[in-house]
Amino acid sequence: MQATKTRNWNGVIREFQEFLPKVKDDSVVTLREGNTPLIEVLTMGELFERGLKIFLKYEGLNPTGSFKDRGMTMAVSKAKEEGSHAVICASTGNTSAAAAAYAARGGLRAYVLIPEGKIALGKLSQAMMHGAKVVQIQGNFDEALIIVKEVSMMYPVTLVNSINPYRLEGQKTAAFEVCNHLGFAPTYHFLPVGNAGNITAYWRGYKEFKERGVTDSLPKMMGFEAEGSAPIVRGHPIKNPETIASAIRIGNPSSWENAVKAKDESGGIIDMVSDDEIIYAYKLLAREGVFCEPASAASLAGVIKMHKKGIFKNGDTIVCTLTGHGLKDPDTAIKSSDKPITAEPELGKVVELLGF
Ligand code: AN7
Repeated sequence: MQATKTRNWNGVIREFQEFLPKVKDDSVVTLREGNTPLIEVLTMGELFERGLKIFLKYEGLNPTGSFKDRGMTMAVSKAKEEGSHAVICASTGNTSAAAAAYAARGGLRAYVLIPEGKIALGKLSQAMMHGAKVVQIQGNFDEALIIVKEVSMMYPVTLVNSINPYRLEGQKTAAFEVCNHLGFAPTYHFLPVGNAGNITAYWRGYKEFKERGVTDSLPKMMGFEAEGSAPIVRGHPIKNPETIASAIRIGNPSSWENAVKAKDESGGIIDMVSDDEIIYAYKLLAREGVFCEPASAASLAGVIKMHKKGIFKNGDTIVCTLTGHGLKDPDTAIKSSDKPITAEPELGKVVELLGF
């Protein structure tokens, strides 16, 4: 058999260049992020008995295991183009992993501030392995963000949190892919909300595709915060946010107003789900063969909550973004599952334990 040379996806900057700010080709820093699969939900029949079509946009399959790669390729490429030698961010984990990887790829230094003891192990290992300078703050994400903003104003280092406008430009490409894979815009788009950058970016992407005549409708944007970290739902910043979904343990989101705009303009909602509802959806997805991190499951938890309220109609197309890979947070996975059984290497014993 002869090897067939197939097309190698070029990453979001090159694939969607007509929709993105220009980047000089030799400044593009890419790990060929994007082109993640849209996976149809098959086995949740007893939950969704009507003719709903539910799709999972599995962003965990990006190079560093989260949707952050789409924005980070833009932000780091632009930083490089502008002659910057270093990037800095505050993070609940995934932004720091992506910043560290893309900075390494582009030959820039990365500095990351994370809340001590509150980021999932996989994410911490990524920032460390890619050679970022990691500072653990004895405080939360919101406090870390205030500090990195100050540092980026005082020193020659580019801020790559989502207040960097290039981040959301890159992230909107996920909405393009959803439309391209479906052939149309979905009826609803569900996603977890932390800093509210992603819901803002998706809405921008959907609107741009419609304005350019690529699609002829817009989805309702359905954002879900975690109950213990739900500043937008409650209408005020949360001083000490808490949730098992550490990625969205955020009390004062940067893109607050834009998220509210996305909700209002699209006729959607911003609501919240409890940690129990998040873990329920997290396990349900795993039983479908799709492993995401807890925060990501807030999107499906939102679908379940809305389905109970009876908002969906037969034939609706629902897309849930699964923002990060399950391997990011092995601790929560292991805590949420039955313990493995230990056995001596003996056929009889093993057969008995397996229950045959
Ligand atoms: C898996 O990494 O804010 O509402 O510092 O990692 O756009 O903030 C992560 C956020 C959802 C929320 N799912 O997205 C960070 C960070 C996962 C995440 C969100 C995050 P936004």
